[in-house]
Amino acid sequence: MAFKELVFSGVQPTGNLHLGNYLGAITRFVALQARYDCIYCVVDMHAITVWQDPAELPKNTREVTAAFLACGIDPKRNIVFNQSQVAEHAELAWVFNCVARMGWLNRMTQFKEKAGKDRENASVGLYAYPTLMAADILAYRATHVPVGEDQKQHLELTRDIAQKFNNDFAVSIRDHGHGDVFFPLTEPLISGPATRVMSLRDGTKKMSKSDPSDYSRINLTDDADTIAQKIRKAKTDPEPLPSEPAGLKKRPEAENLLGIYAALADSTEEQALKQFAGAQFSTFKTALVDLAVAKLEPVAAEMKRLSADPGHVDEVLADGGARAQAIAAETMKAVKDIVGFVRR
Ligand code: AQP
Repeated sequence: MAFKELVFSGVQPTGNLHLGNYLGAITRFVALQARYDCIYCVVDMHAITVWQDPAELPKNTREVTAAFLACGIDPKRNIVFNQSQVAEHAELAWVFNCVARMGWLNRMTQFKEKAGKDRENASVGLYAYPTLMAADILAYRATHVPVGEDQKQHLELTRDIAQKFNNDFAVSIRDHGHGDVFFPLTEPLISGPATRVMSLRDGTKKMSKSDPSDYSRINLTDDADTIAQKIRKAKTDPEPLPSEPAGLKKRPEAENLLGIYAALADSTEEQALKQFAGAQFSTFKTALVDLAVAKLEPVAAEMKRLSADPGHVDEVLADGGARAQAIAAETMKAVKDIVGFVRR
């Protein structure tokens, strides 16, 4: 069965939105608008899988929304909303909890990393995170999901859930007139030079919101001076920059900064290396500061302007929530029929 092409993706409102989220996710969301209908979600239900201060969560939800808008996502042409406004995500996630197997979830590396050694004390929600993510995507029967490299495994699990649901309920899907398959096997969209932006302090660690060092990341709300200071202090090695990508092997910090430059300049690693072959890091970092400030300063300014008008941001979320729910409710009605739930 051919599914209507649709993009879905989400960002957690867990504070400290950073350059990794910007390059790995949000700038891609913006670019995809030209080709697809898109649904972009602030996934606040995912956020509470680890403790969130109730006084901070609404602020962070509005901040991610402001970042979407400031980067150029059009909430009229597309749908922008926060997850908890559409109860169907949780409803479908329950069905998927009964489709997914324990063995599948036990393999998820994000849970292992986030739960760490204190696994007994992790929330059940953190363990079940991937089934909610599958529900986010499949409530809209989305065909494409732009994500960073770190989410690839969860996307594969979403495909496994869709496939098992389609197989387990094949007869019922046909009997209820939904063709041969009900859910698409969603494609991840992971490409470009910054699908995994690394920490500025350690080129082997992902740039992350929860890193205790603010110098490990560039936040989207950082001002020009802070961006400059963080880039100047970023870890490097003593060698000059090479002329070929092969010369970046075993130089994770150099590779990371080059990748960031290429992504911000909308070019490739090869092109960036041509420009800086043989240069010292001091020269390269000056160029990187100028580029990062030129790209990020307008985003921060627009986010600040939008933050001063939370009423407008809330309207965007409410309007998006209503439009998202109209689609998700249709999916959920069909899922209830397929599973065999008696409904009104
Ligand atoms: N470092 C990164 N490089 C490229 N893409 C990244 N993403 C996150 N970090 C990087 C992508 O951003 C989108 C939204 O991420 P998220 O907020 O839903 O979750 P996350 O991956 O847990 O974010 P963090 O910053 O890494 O948070 P913590 O510190 O809690 O682990 C996703 O598409 C993600 O791939």
